[in-house]
Amino acid sequence: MKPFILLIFLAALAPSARAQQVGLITNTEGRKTISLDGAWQAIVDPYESGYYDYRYQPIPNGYFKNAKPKSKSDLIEYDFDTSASLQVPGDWNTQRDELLFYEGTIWYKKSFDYQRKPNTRLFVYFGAANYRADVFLNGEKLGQHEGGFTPFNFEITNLVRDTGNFLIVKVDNKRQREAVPTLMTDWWNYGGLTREVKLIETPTTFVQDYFIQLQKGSREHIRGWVKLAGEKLAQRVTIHIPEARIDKSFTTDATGLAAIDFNADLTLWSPENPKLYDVAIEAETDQVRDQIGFRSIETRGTDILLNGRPIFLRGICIHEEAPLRGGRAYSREDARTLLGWAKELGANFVRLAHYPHNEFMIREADRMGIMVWSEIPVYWTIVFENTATLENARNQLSDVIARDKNRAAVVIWSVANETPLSDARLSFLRNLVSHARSFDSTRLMSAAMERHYVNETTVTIDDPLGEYLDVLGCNEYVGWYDGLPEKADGLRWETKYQKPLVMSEFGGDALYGHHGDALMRWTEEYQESIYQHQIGMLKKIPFLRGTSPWILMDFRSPRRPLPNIQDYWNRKGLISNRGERKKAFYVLQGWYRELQQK
Ligand code: GCB
Repeated sequence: MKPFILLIFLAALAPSARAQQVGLITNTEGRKTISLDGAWQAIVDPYESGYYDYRYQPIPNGYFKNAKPKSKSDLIEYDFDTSASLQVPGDWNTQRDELLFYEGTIWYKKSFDYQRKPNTRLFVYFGAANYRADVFLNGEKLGQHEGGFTPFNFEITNLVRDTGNFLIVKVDNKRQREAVPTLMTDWWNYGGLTREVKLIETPTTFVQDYFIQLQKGSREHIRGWVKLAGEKLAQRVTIHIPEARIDKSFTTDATGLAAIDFNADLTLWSPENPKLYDVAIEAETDQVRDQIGFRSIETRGTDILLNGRPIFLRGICIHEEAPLRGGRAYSREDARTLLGWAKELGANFVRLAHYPHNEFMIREADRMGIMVWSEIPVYWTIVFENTATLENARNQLSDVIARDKNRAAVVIWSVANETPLSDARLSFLRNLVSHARSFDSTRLMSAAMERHYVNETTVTIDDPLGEYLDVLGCNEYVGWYDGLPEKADGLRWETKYQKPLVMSEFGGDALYGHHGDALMRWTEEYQESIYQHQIGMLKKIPFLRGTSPWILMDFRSPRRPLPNIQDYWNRKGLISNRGERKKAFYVLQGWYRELQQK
């Protein structure tokens, strides 16, 4: 590229490049924020005519300009202010009947006033937008974000005005072959501004991020880092943990980074005692508060050790489907209900499938003492050969780790679900595993793999990915997609690896209130029988150290049309979408109680 062309190219990129300069601001709970939740004006734009002209070329004066007719003869074919609104946070699909199956673009607009203050920076933060978001403030592009389940922020310090700001977001949830996830999934493609949107105010130089956790393998040594963003990057930073009588100071270097390293006498976090400490990170120009738990998580042979002691993960899978009302879950109340049901089941562990859930889930799991398996939507048939797909998956993984790395509850990062074996897939997933380890060496790495039969009664786990994981995850559907429930009785499991196994899925569908005998599909009795036979089989697997059956609650899926049974819901929930417990719920609860007594 010739230098002057490069310059023009860079200039064109300037707004978003500038906006991207500051990475993700983590711990938005511990800072001053202003909520932009509530009603946003929305324009449904299936042909993206607010962005492209009739030759499919981007238009300079798209809907993001929020134009108004200046004279009575002016032609403007859209108007945010007279368009109906949508609630944020919230998926659009469950807010209007005609949007239930909608996949395409919707433009959102929110107006706000803001009293600018000296020596203060302002950012707009999105908890998530599914799937692709183009963000504009006062007609200027701030940037684009791809990936439906991770947070992002843009700086607006120099663009914001005292009055009449308009923030416009074009959200597009069209599925794409190369995307993450790809075209085929078994969950609803809920589109929109599905999580909170807020303004974050910071001083000119501020604490952007930090990692304060026990060093791998240690129960008293805290190791991590603090990172400042801004102009005065070299500062003295103090970590206060009053209850543990910790007051440690460090100096950030010219890039704003300080390594932290100290011993502490701590009460460790566990499901029985989910102890969280008040932690303050104080720089000269800023301070942030958090609540952090400390625990160690490791493996030894086929054991998983929490704080040095072997533990069995009594788990359940959860989709981010809102309890009782349906649609995407987004609130603290949703999190409390879902995790409360998991506790009632006797769980000490949840697998948050199949993408990063909202931050309330992780924060509440931290408070309630529930260990978390967190994953990214590298699901089924991702295009493993595509470098942009890998880049996208890496970004989603970095962002969820950035957001949740200080939460004791998170014990496992998982990089994939049921991906078909190939060389390209192995190198893609290995790349993700080492990427995650380079950010966070303290947690266990896993993936939900498939298994295969070596003969009629022996199932083996020998996926080459297993070599790179700490914990083997395995999905199986004996009794549902794979034979009848009784088949489980004669099965023997073996593995190539001396590592713990979490049976990351098993189960079957039942419509709540639908009864029959134990061989009648879709009945509560059939599902109950799957669980009975499965538990018998699971008890005999010597290297099994956890289970997360599929799934806590029924969830919407376009792949499940059977009338009067599914009606576009996957019915494998132990609890119906209306909150009713099915018979299998009590079978699993019985086993988990038994395990708890051991
Ligand atoms: C699976 C997938 C999960 C599906 C489930 C099912 O193996 O991992 O996403 O929803 O099976 O119900 O078929």
